[in-house]
Amino acid sequence: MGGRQLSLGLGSPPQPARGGERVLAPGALWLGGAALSRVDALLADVHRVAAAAPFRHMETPGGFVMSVAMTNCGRLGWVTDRSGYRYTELDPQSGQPWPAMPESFLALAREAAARAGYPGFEPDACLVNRYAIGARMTRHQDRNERDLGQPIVSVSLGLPATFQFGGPERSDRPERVPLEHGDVVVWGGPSRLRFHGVLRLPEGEHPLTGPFRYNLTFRKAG
Ligand code: MD3
Ligand code: FE
Repeated sequence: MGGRQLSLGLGSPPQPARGGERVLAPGALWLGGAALSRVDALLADVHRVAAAAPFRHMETPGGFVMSVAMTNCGRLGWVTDRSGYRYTELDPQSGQPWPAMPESFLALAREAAARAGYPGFEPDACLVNRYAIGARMTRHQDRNERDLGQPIVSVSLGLPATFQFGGPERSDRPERVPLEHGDVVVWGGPSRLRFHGVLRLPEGEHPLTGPFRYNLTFRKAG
C-alpha cells in the first residue's frame, strides 16, 4: 500500500500519482484513482456476483455476439438479445433475481456521485463488463434508463483501456481518454447522452485481474 509514491532505489521509476479530479466535459467528472483504496473489496465482490450470475456474451438485436462478457447486480440488470435492449428483474439465464448490489459497490457509487454534485444517487442496477484481450465496445448511447437526469458512475478495474468519448451525434469525432485501474468517472448532465465506446483491449497482465479489465457502471434504471 502506498508503494506507488515510494522509490525504493532500485527497480522501476515511481509512477506519477493518479489522484485528482478533471472535468472531461460539462457533466463528466473524472476522479483519478478514486477506487484504489477499495479495489480488493470491489474485486472480491465482482467475483461473488459472477459466482451467482456468471459472465456471459450477450447477443445484440442485430445478431452479433458481444466481445465483452457481462453480468449484473442490483434490482435490475441490463440485457440484450435478438428482441432488443432492456432492463430485467430476473437473470434470463437462471430465471433468478440478479444478485444484490454489494455494499462496497453502493458506497463507492454514492460517494462518487455526491462528489460530482449528485448527492441523492441511489443506483438500482450495476452492469459489470469484463474485457478479455481484444474485446471492445462499439460506440453507443446509454438511453434505456427511465430518468436520464440521473448520472452513470463508472469504475475501471484491472488492465487499462482507451475510452472513446464522442459527442451527441454518432458522427461526432470521439476524443480518447485513458481509463486505468481504480479510476472512477461520473457521467451526468449534458454528457449523459454522448456516444461512447472502448477500443480493443491491448495485451497485458494485471497483478490483480490477470488478462482482464472489469468495468462497473452504476445506473438508476427504474
Ligand atoms: C458516457 N461501458 O457499459 S464506462 C456501458 O468501459 C459502457 O465498459 C464502458 O459504455 C466500459 O454502457 C464505458 C464509461 C461510461 C459509461 C456510461 C456512459 C461512459 C458514459 C454513459 C453516458 C456517457
Ligand atoms: Fe455505455
